[in-house]
Amino acid sequence: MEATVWFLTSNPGKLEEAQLHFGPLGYTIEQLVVPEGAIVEPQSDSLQDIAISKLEQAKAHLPSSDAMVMVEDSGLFINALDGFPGVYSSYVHETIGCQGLLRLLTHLESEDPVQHKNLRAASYHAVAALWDGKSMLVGLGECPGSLASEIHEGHGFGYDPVFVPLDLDDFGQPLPAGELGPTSTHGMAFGGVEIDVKHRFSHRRRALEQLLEQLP
Ligand code: ITT
Repeated sequence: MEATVWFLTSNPGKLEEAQLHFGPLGYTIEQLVVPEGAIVEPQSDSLQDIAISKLEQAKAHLPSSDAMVMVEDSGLFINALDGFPGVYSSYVHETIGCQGLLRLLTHLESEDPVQHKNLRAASYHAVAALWDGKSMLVGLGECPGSLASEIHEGHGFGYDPVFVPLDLDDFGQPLPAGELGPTSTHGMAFGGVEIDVKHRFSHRRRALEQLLEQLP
């Protein structure tokens, strides 16, 4: 029998990616829908604190007391902006969007000619927290990359049109900026590649993997 994981999220893109990961492992992902205003997101600069607080609140809305529930909080952290928008990623996306973010970075070249480092470096971070009916498990994931100079649309959601991941080596680990690897989007942002390609690099997949490793 398939186990159901109730996922508290309003984001259909996150649901689809979670299903892609959990499906082959015998889990079904269902969206946990709660009354408006039922979950209060705390003010915090830690994705983990936010995810754990939301998970604790979500438990009150489960269909049964032993059901599994998950929350996953993520954000885009831009090195040159000291990690901004980070925990404010949703707000920034809703207000200035991808185009506005690129405008904030127009002064940054893609490479510093002296230090040879990518001045547009950024990373996606994800924290997944799961209540398995008895205890809470937490998984962290990171996807390093950089901000594209233009919008690549067609796939994904959120900041995917402007986020280009670093290439991966033979073991699926990110390579230093500028190094070419066997797994690559060839400079394309996630918005320009299929969901299963994004999945190979994804912060979300890494967080879910770490979380599932802890399931008894
Ligand atoms: P929840 O209901 O699950 O909170 P959300 O979309 O508000 O959905 P987050 O707060 O975790 O989710 O995400 C912060 C922002 O970062 C939001 O604008 C997302 O679209 C964006 N984001 C998170 N993961 C992303 C990904 O894999 N690709 C593109 N954008 C992503």
